[in-house]
Amino acid sequence: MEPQEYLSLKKKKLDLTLEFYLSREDSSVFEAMRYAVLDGGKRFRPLLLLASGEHFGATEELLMPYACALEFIHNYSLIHDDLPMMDNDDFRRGKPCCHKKFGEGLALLAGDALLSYAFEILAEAPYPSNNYVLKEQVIGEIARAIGPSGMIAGQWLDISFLPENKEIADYQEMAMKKTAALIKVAAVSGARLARVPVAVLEAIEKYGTYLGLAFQLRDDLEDLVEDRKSREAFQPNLAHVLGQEDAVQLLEELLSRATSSLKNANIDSAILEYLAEQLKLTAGKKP
Ligand code: GRG
Repeated sequence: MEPQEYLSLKKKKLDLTLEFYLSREDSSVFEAMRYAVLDGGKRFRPLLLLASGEHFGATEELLMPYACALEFIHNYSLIHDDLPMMDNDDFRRGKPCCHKKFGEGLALLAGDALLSYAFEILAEAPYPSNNYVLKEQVIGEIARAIGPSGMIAGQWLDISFLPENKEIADYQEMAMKKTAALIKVAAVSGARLARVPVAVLEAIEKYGTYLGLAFQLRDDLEDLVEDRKSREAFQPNLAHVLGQEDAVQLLEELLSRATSSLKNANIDSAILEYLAEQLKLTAGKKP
């Protein structure tokens, strides 16, 4: 199956499963969760988990709850990031942000609820070949990626950021923690659930890391090229600091490292390569 066909089929299944999980109750909190998650979103992280896991032989049935949990976590981070005390945005995915629609209190709770619901789903997810230890490792790794040494630390670096004191390495650390950690853990969780050998896991870790860093840089470049942020909201990012030409070159370099990490370990996955390809600026909109 062609990568595009595979990804659009999986996206449909993901959207249906996310909707199923979010239809458990008809409460205000679930309504706000549904508003934030459904009808939008590229589903990059869960698609990556599915593509990585299925490439190495794990079944969709095993992987799907893990994939949905990651999408819920991602959406929690977006709801909270949009709040006035964080990035203070009014629109996301072409519609008013969750707090603009439901108020800050309910939006905050919908974010919290998506995070805890993700771990409920993970706790109830199937075991890979009845391997309890492996499941614990996967869940622990996800928690670490998004916790106080991962995404939360990255978000704090972001909101406490004083550009005048920052070196390029600081921007990279922020990108690694805020964005790449979750993308990396998506690729790694899929492979882990498929019980790949250590050398393969290391290669997927590298692929996921470069892909995640590229994802953030691509977003930074879009800010720069499209001049997306208003003057008041402007905050320099790595692409601004490097300049457009060098940033584009770094993006190419990161993506080429991502695909070389696969090739060097003899991982021949057209879909994982396609996901990297889609982050190139020349590929148009992000996958
Ligand atoms: C508030 C705890 C907390 C964390 C926030 C991820 C994040 C950390 C903030 C989101 C803001 C942002 C622009 C982050 C960079 C990563 C990024 C480009 C997120 C948007 O992800 P996409 O493009 O969005 O996958 P869709 O809408 O497709 O899901």
